[in-house]
Amino acid sequence: MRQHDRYLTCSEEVSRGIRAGTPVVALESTIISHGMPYPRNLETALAVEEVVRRHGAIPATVAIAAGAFQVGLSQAQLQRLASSRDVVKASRRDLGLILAGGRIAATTVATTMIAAHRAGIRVFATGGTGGVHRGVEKSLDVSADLQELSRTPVAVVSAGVKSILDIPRTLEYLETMGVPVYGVGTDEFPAFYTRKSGVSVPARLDTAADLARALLAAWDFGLRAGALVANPIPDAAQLEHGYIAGLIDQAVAESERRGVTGRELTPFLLGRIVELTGGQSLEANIALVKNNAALAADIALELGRQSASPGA
Ligand code: PSU
Ligand code: MN
Repeated sequence: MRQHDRYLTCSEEVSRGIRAGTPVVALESTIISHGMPYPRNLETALAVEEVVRRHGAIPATVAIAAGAFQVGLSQAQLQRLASSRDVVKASRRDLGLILAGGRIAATTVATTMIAAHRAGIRVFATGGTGGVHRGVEKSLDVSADLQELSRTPVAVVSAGVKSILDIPRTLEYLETMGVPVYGVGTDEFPAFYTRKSGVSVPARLDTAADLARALLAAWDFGLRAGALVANPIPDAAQLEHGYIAGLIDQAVAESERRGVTGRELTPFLLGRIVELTGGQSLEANIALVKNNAALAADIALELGRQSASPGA
C-alpha cells in the first residue's frame, strides 16, 4: 500500500493500520459536503467511522486539500467539509485543476475510488452511487461513477441507487461496461430508501466471504473493474414506497423546471428530498450508510483473510 506521495497523504491512523495489516475501508466526502445538511452530516461521518472501527477495520474518509488526496481525515477537516459552503465536489475530470490549486474539495464515489486504489484500499462504503439520470435521452447525464466502476478495482458498497435515477438503465450501463453488481441477500436491486425496485439483480451473494471470493477471483484473473455491492436498507429503516416515489417525482420535476444540470443536479435532488420529507429521508439515509459501513468492514476483513490463504 502506498501511504504517501506528492498527490496522496494518509493520516497517522490509516498509515499505522496499513503497516499493521489491519483492513481499511474508504469513505467518501461528497455525501458530507453535498449529500446531507449540517450538523447531521458531521455526526453521521463520525458515527460511520465508528461503525467501521467496531467491525475491526480502519476508516479512511477521503477528501482533497492542499493539492493532495487526504486519506483519513482529522476532526477539523471533517468539520470544515461539513460546514463550509465553498467546498467543491470533485469528480475525475476536476482532478487536474484541484490538485494544481490548494482548494479543499470533497470526493465523489469516482474520485474516492481513485484515491482508495492508489492507497491500496480495496473496499469503500457509501450511501448511494451516481447513475444514469432520468431523461438521459435528452440530457446524456450519466454519472462518472459508473465509468469509474469499470476501470478502478475497488468494491463499492451502496444501498443501490435512488429513483432520482433511471434504475434499469443504470444496470444496463453497468452491464455494458463490465461491472459486476452483487445483490447482498436479495434478488432485487435495492432502491436506496426501499429494499425493492422491481428490477432483478444480475447476481446474488449472501455473505461477506462469498463477496470477497468473487472480488478476489476477478482481480486475480486480471480484470480491472471494481464492483457494485448492493446492500438493501435495513427493513426497519425503509420508507414507504409510494410516499417517497411521489416526492422524488416532485423533486425531479422541479429540477427540470429550474434547468438544474451537470454537477449541481444530484446535490439539488438530494437536498430537495430531505426538505420534502421533513428530514425523514435523512434518517433512512443515515441508517443505510451505517449498514453499508458494517458490511464493507466485514468484506475488508474477509479479503485480508482470503488473500493471506489463497483458495480459502
Ligand atoms: N447519491 C446519493 N448520495 C450522495 C451522492 C449520490 O444518494 O451523496 C453523491 C456521491 O458522492 C456520488 C455523487 O458519487 O453524488 C454523484 O454525483 P453525479 O450524479 O453528479 O455524478
Ligand atoms: Mn451528472
